[in-house]
Amino acid sequence: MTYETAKAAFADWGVDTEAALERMKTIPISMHCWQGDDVVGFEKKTGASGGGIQATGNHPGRARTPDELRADLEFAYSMIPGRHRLNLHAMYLDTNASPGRDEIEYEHFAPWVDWAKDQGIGLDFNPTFFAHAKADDNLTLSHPDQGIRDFWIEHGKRSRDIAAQMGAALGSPCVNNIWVPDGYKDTPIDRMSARARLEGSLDEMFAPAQDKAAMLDAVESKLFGIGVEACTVGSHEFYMGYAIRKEILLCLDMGHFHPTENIADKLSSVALSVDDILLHVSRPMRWDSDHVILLSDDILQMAQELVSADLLGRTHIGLDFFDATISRTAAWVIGTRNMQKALLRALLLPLDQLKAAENALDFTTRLTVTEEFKDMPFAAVWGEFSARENAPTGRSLIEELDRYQSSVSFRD
Ligand code: RNT
Ligand code: ZN
Repeated sequence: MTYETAKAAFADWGVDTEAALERMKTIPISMHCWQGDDVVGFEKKTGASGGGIQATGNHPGRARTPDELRADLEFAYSMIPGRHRLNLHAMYLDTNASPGRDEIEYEHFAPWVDWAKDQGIGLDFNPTFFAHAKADDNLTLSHPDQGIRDFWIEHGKRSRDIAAQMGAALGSPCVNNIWVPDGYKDTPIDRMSARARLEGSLDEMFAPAQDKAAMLDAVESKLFGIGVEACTVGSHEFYMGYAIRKEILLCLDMGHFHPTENIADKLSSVALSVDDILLHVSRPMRWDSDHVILLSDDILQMAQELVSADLLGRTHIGLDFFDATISRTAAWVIGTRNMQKALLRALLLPLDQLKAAENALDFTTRLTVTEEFKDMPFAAVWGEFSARENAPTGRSLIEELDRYQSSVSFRD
């Protein structure tokens, strides 16, 4: 079907495809650097990622250097319509120096900023509280040892400074997201002290004021992780309360709740109490497995809530998945495009009619319309968006992905 035919079909329902296409151009997705190298990073050390984060698989082509990672990202961005962001972790520094986590500085990340300027993209940032000897107990900011807490507080403070400088340099606020692996394998006896220590460490980390135009603080909760099955110190309730009190962003990772919970349902509730939300869009399979996101009901519902509740303006959409069994660049491209496809579908719904039906308790019409809409020609509108943004679709996309993968599969 041509775009013009699709446009007319949507117009028949009162839906303006041109408005949806314009909107799509303004929604950046923050692509996570860690899909490109299996969460390894560029610190001068080896070892597993730890903290319950583990990419599985050994597909050839893992980026081994910042230059390789940037080349992979440039390719991935060229396959994705629109202009996006890069979400960097502190362990991805680009320097010949070997600073400790408590010694990192902006200059260690300056090449990333220069590159981001060149690409015309924004950066987001994360301190790395895992894959480190001082995180081996799965306790960092809540560790009973003051020295270990201080080490991580320093890391967090420096990350905030670096994020602020990145945001200032790029003229776009850099979201600095805090996730710590802290928890207990078996049932703890003193949850309160652990949580009070985490709170105290966060208070210290957040004490220096930062310019919100340059950086935004976010905190990410989790239900459990491998090795911390019994208790996660930074639980949802912990961070929800903390984010509200501190007026910072709450990060909702779709893999960090019970599998039967609907994360899309949480957005409107959270949005009544916090200004901005950070999303880690992910696909948990039986647990927080971080599979590449599909155009699945979960993602469609998430996008629908963002549009229906008018939250796009204060939601920062980040991705969080990592799969090493398939082409890493293809994983980025597929996942990011799926998030965009979901947003486009949401923007093409006759929301006013649906809301009016719901308000009138006409749930029959609401159901008829949502189900009839599943047959609408979304693909033609997506194709038009991609064509206007010079991104391939269908068979030519597959050819490009294969071609690039072949060019990097020599990497060991
Ligand atoms: C871990 C969290 C966290 C990480 C990244 C690498 O469970 O989801 O967001 O995935 O910081
Ligand atoms: Zn996450």
